[in-house]
Amino acid sequence: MKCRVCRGPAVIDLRRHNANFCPEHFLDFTRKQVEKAIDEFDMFGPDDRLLVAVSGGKDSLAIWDLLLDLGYAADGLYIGLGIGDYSDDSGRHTRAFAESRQATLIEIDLRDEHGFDIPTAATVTRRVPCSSCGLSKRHLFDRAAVEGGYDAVVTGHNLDDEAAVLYGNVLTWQADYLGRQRPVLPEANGFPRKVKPLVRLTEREMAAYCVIRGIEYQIDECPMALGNKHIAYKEALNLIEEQSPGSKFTFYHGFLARAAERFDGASGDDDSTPVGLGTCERCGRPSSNDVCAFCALSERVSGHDPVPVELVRNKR
Ligand code: Q46
Ligand code: ZN
Ligand code: ZN
Repeated sequence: MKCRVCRGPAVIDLRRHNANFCPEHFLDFTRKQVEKAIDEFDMFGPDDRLLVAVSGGKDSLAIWDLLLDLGYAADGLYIGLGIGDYSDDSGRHTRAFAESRQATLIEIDLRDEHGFDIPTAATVTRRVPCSSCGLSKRHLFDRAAVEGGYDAVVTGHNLDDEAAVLYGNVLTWQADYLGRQRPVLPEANGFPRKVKPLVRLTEREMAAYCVIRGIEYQIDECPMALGNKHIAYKEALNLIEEQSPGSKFTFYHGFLARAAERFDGASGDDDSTPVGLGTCERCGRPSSNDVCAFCALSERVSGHDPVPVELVRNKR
């Protein structure tokens, strides 16, 4: 197996590109794909200040690394979710990376700063953990970006993630979600711009990137993700990709090019709260109620004793 560029020994084969690469040229390929996505979707400019939502997993550490290498001013934000050993390890990987790159890392610990963690929130609300987790992350990332004067929040969603979400939304024809499934969500109504520069790269490519760059990351899945439908959608798409390399890319990017605009205006998510609906009386963030969903959650669950992660898993 030889590198397409230098004919040296290749370490990865990319069937959808009909190409093999050596480590050096694979890194070049990855950077070019990120630059292409930034450019194609007009994500941000060279002088923008970026806040990377870092989880300690391969994708968010890789995009942070790539943006720093490409010369962007990119700080990281890590939220301690209190999901047992999983969160402890994720935090360690994130701190080690930030230190190795001498990058600025902002940390928010849910329990220290807001009096609750995700296993406890899931138990008290009797809802799946990802519901309070997603709500908390969105709120805290938005708030930190706006208060810190950042131009955009960067997330590490890759092609597999976006194709799986699209697959799920198409299966159930969720017009409102389809209307929001873009690699760029513009700044609006007190919410920061959100961008996904990894939409041209797969999960496997990001894992290879981290290995080649020597980035240590959280390998385990979140223990609360069990039963998450997106994992099944990813597996289904992987079967199709195996038979027909490039299908995932065509599915997602074909949607963006040919179908996404048909769902414009169908969105009703909280990020598109209509102008003039007011602000949360606790935190001052945009909200259609007197108290925003995050402050309401935190009020409801913060007085409870911490629930260990194992108890939440056993109940599912
Ligand atoms: S961290 Fe949180 Fe994910 Fe774990 S509880 Fe669900 S949403 S699965 S990205
Ligand atoms: Zn090469
Ligand atoms: Zn609030």
